[in-house]
Amino acid sequence: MRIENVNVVVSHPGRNYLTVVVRTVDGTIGLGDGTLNGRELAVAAYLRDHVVPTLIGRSADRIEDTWQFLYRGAYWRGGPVAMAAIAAIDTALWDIKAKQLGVPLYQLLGGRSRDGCLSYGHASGRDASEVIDSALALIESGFSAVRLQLGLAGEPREAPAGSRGGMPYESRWDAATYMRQLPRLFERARAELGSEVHLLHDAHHRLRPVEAVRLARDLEPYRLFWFEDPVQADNYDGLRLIRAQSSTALAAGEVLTTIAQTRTIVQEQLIDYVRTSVTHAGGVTALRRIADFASVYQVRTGFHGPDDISPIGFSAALHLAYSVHNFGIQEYAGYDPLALEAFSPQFMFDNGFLRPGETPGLGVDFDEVTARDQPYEREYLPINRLIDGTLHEW
Ligand code: KDG
Ligand code: MG
Repeated sequence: MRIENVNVVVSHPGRNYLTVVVRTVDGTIGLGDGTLNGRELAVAAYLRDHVVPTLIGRSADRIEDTWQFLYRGAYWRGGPVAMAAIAAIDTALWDIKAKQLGVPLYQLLGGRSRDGCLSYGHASGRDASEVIDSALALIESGFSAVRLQLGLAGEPREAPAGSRGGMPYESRWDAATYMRQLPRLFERARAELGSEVHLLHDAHHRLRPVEAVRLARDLEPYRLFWFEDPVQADNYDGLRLIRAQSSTALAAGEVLTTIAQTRTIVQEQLIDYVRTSVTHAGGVTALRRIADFASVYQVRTGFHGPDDISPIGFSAALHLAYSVHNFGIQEYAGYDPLALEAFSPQFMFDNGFLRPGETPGLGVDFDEVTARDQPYEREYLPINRLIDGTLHEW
């Protein structure tokens, strides 16, 4: 079935999302997510100027060939902008194929491997009491796994995703304060939340290796499900150091965009969970390959699932999570009501577990007409500075 038309829509139902709408000549519509937080318009330009014109008239059936055409055929490989663009098209083509065959996407990926996908929610606050209250509310709503992030230590999660006047929100961060406060938070969390709940933490690439080793060891008594992104994503030696000296489970990879980039951390088993996403690592086609590759090394999936991945990308990840054997856990940050209205996702959350929709395709709809009334707004991730003003990883 030929591709007749591809629309690239950047809209703001609560926050910016880039949605690709692929139409085939028989009127089937496939949806894809290419949202790259803070750089949405770059992906839109890449798609509109260089990808869409080459897709009109191509067969929508040839998903693998189209993936190779966009990746290999461009000569310039990888990078977050190109991979988000490829992801959007690839996801839309899988949506089309599943719709045309009349099955939910996970059936094309081998059928389900489990009854539901364990998910974790985000608990945060300005001090330990607030974080624990936030975690208790999540547990009350059914979660059995929660990520704990402390605002005072510099975690600016509390800040709006957007910005003041279209400029990034700025916060200060100090490693010594963070490293003092975090083990205390987890000590309290274990005492007040009990030993059964799964606890996670994300260090957002902020630590130097020696700091990360110390923290990973200090956290050992609290048996974290994982300690995420302790050091810069490309600092393999840093991960080796942590791995050799601590038994705290590690997760990394949300900023990686290709299977090649996951090679060292997976093959050397420097991590326990791989965090790549459908939206940022080249779509369903590419993420399936990463999951299978990781399975060889007993690395499980922990696909990135923040609310800056749209319900389309999130649903695609869920179909994979439901089907791959080496699923670990799925991040579920929840969505703004406006986003739920714009995309009508059919995935279900029940007692801490997620399941994708059962309708043909991804189980997502997109209201293009309403999207026109929710135009792009300039918004960026916050930035962090050290106490002396030096720019640091957020
Ligand atoms: O756009 C970046 C966010 O998605 C990221 O900072 C969130 O680290 C994150 C996570 O683990 O969800
Ligand atoms: Mg993260």
